[in-house]
Amino acid sequence: MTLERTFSIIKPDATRRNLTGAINAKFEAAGLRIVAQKRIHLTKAQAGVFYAVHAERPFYDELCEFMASEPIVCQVLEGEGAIAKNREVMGATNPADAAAGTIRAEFAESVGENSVHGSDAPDTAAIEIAYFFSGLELVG
Ligand code: RTP
Ligand code: MG
Repeated sequence: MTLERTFSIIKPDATRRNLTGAINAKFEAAGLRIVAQKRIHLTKAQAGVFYAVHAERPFYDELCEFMASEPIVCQVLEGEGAIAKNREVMGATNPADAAAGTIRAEFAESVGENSVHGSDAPDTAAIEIAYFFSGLELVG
């Protein structure tokens, strides 16, 4: 059994609607442990660094504006196969395609304002965790 860690963000559309607790309940019910969590308000420039991989996409500017529009809750989730499990609990990027019971099916407002982010691979999880948290903040 190998414990894995992934990086998660509860996005502005969800914090604005007071959905942090409801979303965390879904993570915990799936066996994901919240080993670090903080509420922050990104600048647009910081959001741009985080989503730099999408810099050439047509939605990049709108995405960065959105991520800096209101506070977010950033988290580290730990569990067996945490990266894949988290993406399963999140559901598809577009809520119209997300499976019933997933976070995006229940809460997302649109393909852009889709309530949560989750790392997509071990290398990006490590980079994203290190961007937002120091080692001392990870309490497994
Ligand atoms: P995320 O990175 O936030 O966990 O989401 P994801 O892997 O499911 O989706 P990704 O392709 O990495 O896209 C990152 C975020 O960009 C916004 N987006 N908007 N307007 C659009 O067509 C569009 N497409 C993507 C979403 O907020 C998506 O989560
Ligand atoms: Mg992604």
